[in-house]
Amino acid sequence: MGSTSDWETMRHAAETLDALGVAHETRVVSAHRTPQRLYDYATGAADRGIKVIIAGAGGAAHLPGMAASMTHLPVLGVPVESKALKGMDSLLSIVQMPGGIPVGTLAIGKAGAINAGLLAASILSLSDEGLAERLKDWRQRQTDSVANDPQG
Ligand code: RP5
Repeated sequence: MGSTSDWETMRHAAETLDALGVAHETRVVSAHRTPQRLYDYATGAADRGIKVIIAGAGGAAHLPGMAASMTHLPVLGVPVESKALKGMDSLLSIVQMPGGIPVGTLAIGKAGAINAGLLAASILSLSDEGLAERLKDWRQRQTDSVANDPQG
């Protein structure tokens, strides 16, 4: 994520991965404040065994796109809600990538962070049967938890 201030949103991605038993790491990597850290992280990720990158940032959210420009790994972008523009700036910064450098862009804020975790797990489940089962169980529990009647 681009800042420690993004953690309140991005922790939902981490918690989703925890719930599914997916190993992950969390890092603050700012496209603007720590460009060398971004370069080192993105160019070294594949060699370190990273399979999917979830990049969350707000405002002029260049982190996901710049990360995607430096790795062939799938990059999922989470637009963090900004104070000034409610995350519309983040969303448009992340989603409007030029053809050739894809970022899988999720919804603004908490829902996007949760779904980034789920989508990362879904990608990883293509080559991990145990994870595929855990993901199916997670989805079934969610389905079972939806009430028929809003009044109980
Ligand atoms: C972006 O600027 C970060 O991703 C964050 O969402 C936003 C504000 O960062 P802070 O000023 O809170 O560090 O780079």
